[in-house]
Amino acid sequence: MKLIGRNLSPYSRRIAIAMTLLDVPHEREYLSVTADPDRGLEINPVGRVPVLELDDGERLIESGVILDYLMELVGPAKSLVPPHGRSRRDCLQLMAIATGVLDKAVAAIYEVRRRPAEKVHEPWRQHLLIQATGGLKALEAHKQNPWMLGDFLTLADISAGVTVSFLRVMLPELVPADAWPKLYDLCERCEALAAFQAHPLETP
Ligand SMILES: N[C@@H](CCC(=O)N[C@@H](CS)C(=O)NCC(=O)O)C(=O)O
Repeated sequence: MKLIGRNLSPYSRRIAIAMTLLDVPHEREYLSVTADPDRGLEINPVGRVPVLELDDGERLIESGVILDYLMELVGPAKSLVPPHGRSRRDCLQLMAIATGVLDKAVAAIYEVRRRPAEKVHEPWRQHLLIQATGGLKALEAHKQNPWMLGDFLTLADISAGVTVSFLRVMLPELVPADAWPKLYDLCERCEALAAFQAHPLETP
């Protein structure tokens, strides 16, 4: 199995971390689709990472779909998503909020980095930041005891952890430490885990 995408991509990083936690052996192709858009389009119809290439050549796209495949692969006893009920829904919702924050933050970053300065539309960028902040507020408000779903680490913690680490490097204006104390604490506890340290966030 091969995971394609580099660790600057938080969507890719959360998969690499989950695969390490679950002991799923895999190779890695540290692709930047910015540097090599043709390779991106070769492996994914919409040219994005992450992509998980299975041993028979089948390719899965979308980090949520890839994680769903991995949870099915390892089975319910090892899954990083609770099996049913409110805790499962909470886990999936928290994951959706974390990736929603990323979607908005990445769009705000692209607004500045991918456009000539005179074409950046500041009101739109501000709207994206407001949306990302809304998601951060929801994540910050969620209880942690010690993890978001209680005693055990789930994909909700991993997704929130990689999101905050990414923002601290790429969009620090959005995440001053004093504004998000619980998320900073969660992020630091996540980054202290061996599986996170095995896949450190790249700097651009
Ligand atoms: N919803 C997708 C988002 C993936 C995504 O946006 N990846 C970024 C890298 S962080 C990318 O490939 N961007 C290139 C582009 O959109 O052109 C997922 O969860 O996998």
